[in-house]
Amino acid sequence: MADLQRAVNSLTCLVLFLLTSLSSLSSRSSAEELQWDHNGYVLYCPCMGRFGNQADHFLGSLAFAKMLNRTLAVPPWIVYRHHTPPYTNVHVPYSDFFKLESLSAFHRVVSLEDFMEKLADEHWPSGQRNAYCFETAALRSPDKKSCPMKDGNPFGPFWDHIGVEFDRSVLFGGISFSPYHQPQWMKRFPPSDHPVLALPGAPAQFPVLEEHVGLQRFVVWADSMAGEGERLIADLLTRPYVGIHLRIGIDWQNACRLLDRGEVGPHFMASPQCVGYNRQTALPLTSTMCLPDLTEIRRAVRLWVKKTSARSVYIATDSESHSRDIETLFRGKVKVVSLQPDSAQLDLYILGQADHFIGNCVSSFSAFVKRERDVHGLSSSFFGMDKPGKLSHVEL
Ligand code: GFB
Repeated sequence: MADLQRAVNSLTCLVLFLLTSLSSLSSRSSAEELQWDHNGYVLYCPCMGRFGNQADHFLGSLAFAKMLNRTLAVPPWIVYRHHTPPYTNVHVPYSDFFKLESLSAFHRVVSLEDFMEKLADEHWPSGQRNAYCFETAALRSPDKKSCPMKDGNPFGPFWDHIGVEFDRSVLFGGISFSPYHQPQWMKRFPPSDHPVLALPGAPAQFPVLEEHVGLQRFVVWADSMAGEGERLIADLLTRPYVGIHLRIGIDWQNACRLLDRGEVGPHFMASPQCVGYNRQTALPLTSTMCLPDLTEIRRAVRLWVKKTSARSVYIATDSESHSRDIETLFRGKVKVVSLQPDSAQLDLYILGQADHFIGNCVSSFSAFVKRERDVHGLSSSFFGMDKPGKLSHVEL
C-alpha cells in the first residue's frame, strides 16, 4: 500500500513538473513573440556624426517616441571604418554595446533589426513604406517633393543595410520635435493612418536637451562590454585612477579654430554641458577648454591626481596620448595607461568607471562619459574648467 502511495506521489510530482514546465515554456514563447503596437512606431537613421553625436540624438529620439506614445525602433550605431577594414560603414546593433531591455524601464522599444525581421513583412510591407520629412529637406531632392532618405552616405547604406526602399514621401512643416507640438503630431499623424513614422534623421536636437540628459540612466552597458572593461581595469590599472579624454586630433583642431576665430559663441557642440544650457547665463568657452595644450593637460592631471591620491591615470585619445609627458610628471610613481582599443566604447567604459574624469567640454564623446558618471554620482571636470556648473536637472 505504501509502495502504491509512493508511486502515486511520484506520478503526481512528475505531472506537476511537466505542467509547470509547459506553462513556463508557453508564457516565455508568447512573451518573446513580438506583438504589433497599434500606437505606432518611430524609425530614424542616426545619420549625424559619430558615436557621441548619435548617443545625444538617441536620448532625444527616445523622449520623442515616448511623447507620441509610439514604440521606438532602436537603430544600430553607425561606425565609420574608412581607414581600417572593412573600409566602409559598420552597423552595430544597439544591444552589442548596451542592454535593450534597460530602455524598457522608460519606454517601449524594439530593435530596428527585430522590427524588420519580425514585424515589417506583415505590418509595414514593401509598397506601403512612407518616408516622413520636413518640406525644407524635400527641397533638396530633384522633384522637390521627395524625402532625401537614401541620398549619399551614411543615408543610403543605412537603409540598404536595413533592407528598406521607400515608396512615398509625406512632407510636414511648421512643427518641431518639442513637446509644444505634440498635439499637432498626434492630429497630423494618427497611428491608424500613419503606423510607422520613418525619418531621415533623428527626431531630436544636438546637443541633447537639458531635460533629456537624465535619460542616460536607461543606457546600461551590455554584460559583454562591462566584462571586458572590468577585465582591462583589473589587469592594467590600480585604483584610485583618473581617466582623461584627450580630444586633440586634426579634425578637432579644425573645429576649435571656429571658436578662435569668433565664429561660434559659448554654445558650441556639446559645450552646454559645462558652460550651462541657458544662453543668457552661459559661462565663457575658452580655446583651452576646446583644445587643451600640453601645459593645461599637465596642470589638470597633476591637480586631480593629487586631489584623489590616484595611483594610475587612464588616457583615452583620438590622437597622441602624451603618456610620456604625463609619466614624467609623477616620476614613475603613478602608472600611466593608454590603449588603442579597437572599440571606442571600451575607452568610454573605462573613463566611466574612473575615480575622477577629466573630459573635453565641447566633445560629445566626453559628454557621454560625463552623463553616465552623473547618473552614478561620480566626479568629473573638464580641461580648462575644474568646477563645471551644475545642471538644473529635470527628472524624467
Ligand atoms: O563621438 P563623437 O561624435 O564625439 O566623434 P565628438 C568622435 C569620434 O572620434 C568618436 C573617436 O566616436 C571615436 O570614434 N574618438 C574620439 C575616440 N576620442 C576618442 C578616444 O578617446 N578614444 C577612442 N577610441 N576614440 C564630433 C563628431 O566629435 O566632432 C563630428 O561626431 C565632427 O562628426 C565633430 O567630427 C568635429 O563630439 O568629439
